[in-house]
Amino acid sequence: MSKRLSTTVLGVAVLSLVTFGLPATASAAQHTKAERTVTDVIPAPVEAKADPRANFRLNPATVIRTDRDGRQVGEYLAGLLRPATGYRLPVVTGHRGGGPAISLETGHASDRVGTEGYQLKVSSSGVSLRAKTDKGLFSGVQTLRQLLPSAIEATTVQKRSWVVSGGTVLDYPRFGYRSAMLDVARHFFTPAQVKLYIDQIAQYKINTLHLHLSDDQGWRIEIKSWPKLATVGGLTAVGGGPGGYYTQEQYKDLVAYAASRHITVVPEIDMPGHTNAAQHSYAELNCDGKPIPARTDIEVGYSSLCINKDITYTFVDDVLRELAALTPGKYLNIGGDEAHATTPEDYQTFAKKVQPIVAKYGKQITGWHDIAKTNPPVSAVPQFWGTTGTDANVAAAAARGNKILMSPANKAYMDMKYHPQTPLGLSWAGLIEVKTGYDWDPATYLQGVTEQNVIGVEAPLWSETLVTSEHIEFMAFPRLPGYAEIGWSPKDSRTWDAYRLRLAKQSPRWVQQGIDFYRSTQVDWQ
Ligand code: IFG
Repeated sequence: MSKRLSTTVLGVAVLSLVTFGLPATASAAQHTKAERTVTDVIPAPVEAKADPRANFRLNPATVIRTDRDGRQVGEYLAGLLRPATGYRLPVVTGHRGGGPAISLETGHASDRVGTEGYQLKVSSSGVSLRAKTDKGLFSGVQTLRQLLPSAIEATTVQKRSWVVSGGTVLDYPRFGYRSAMLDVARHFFTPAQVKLYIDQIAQYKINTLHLHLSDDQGWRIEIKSWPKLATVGGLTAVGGGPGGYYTQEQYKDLVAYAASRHITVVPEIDMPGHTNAAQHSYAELNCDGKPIPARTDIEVGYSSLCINKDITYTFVDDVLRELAALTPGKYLNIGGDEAHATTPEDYQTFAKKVQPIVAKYGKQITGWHDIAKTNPPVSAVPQFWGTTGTDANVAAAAARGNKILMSPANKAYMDMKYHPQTPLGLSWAGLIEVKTGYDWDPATYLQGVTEQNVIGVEAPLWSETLVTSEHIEFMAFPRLPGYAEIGWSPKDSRTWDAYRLRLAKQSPRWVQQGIDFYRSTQVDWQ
């Protein structure tokens, strides 16, 4: 070893001894018990083998080595690890080098991992993460994160050892569409609050965020051709609060932030019902052209666009055109639920006129499963939100080839109370304790809708009763990780008895992240 290099190595060893009082040798790591192992991860991986002899100790000399495609994920990983460790963790791209490393590579992974999966190997000499795409690397980073002590989630330097639990993982998702919905219409949540929620759901490999942008009580996205939708429709909220809206610049920034966490945003403009905010903003959208008052109560089903007026379709075309231009993802959600103020014939008329507009702007339709009765294009994705195991229209759509997004309200609606005394939430679909939210399967819930008819699962969070980020967190945690596991993990590896033990081990991470989760008595929290 050249003099300069040996001095450097010695320097690093001394540095780590002096600075962190830690033995810099790798061998010490092998005998340090890890707080977690690969079999504790949520969502449960397809294959995971722990090897306690192969623990890897992060140290001040550790580098993050990536190939070109892995650079962004490398920087993201560094951003996760630097605050609590205080280590430099430089991200080096391209040249191979010596020294302990976390390496992220695309292109050399088993075909089994597909576009979202990865292979992770933790040994005493370093960490190797391989995937076919950067999305797969991002998934692997979320697993790697859970192999470190929960203190890694702290935002200030923690003086301690950082042992990555040894072992190997080969992993990939069961469903490609794993989604959380946030209702920003009943109550408005700022871009910062949405970004916080994006970071919270990304750690469980959720890859889609459905934003419910319009409803009776508020319109939340700037539409330049109809400015009062935001400037008037955005002023209100349930309970009469201040409301708010995203300018198109802010919305683009949200979409980009989500994309940096490999999450696709699906925007929803709910139609033809749930439209009072729009019709309060523009009287010409009402059949009689007369203004209607803003609504800040939580009744549903009383509003409808005026189906037989031409201006309605000019409105829809303008809104969907501008929204499509803001949406890199392939779906626009056109709602369709609870159109009780629209006659069945008018509902069909509206569907026939509006669904082609989505296609005109190069997007595919998703919407509440009520759209199944309109015989939508086979590329449309009805989202099931019922509470019974049968729905003839949805089964017929599945038989026609439509993929179904599963979010049964009595299993997946995170705005349902945990128990009768839960201070937040509603209870019309039933109470959803943690086990109820976990112990079901999207491929067997509905008659006539089986594995190949299901595109994935979504956990909606309606905000009639939610105002702050703490409210979001209390209702989403601890249930959200369960929906993430339902969407990702093999069906036969999912049992409540095993899951509840893994879920308990997540709680120290949430404490470090400042997530005020509901301490269900069904789980022995750590
Ligand atoms: N149903 C309504 C939502 C919301 C919800 C609250 C759907 C598709 C009840 N529609 O769920 O707007 O009010 O749990």
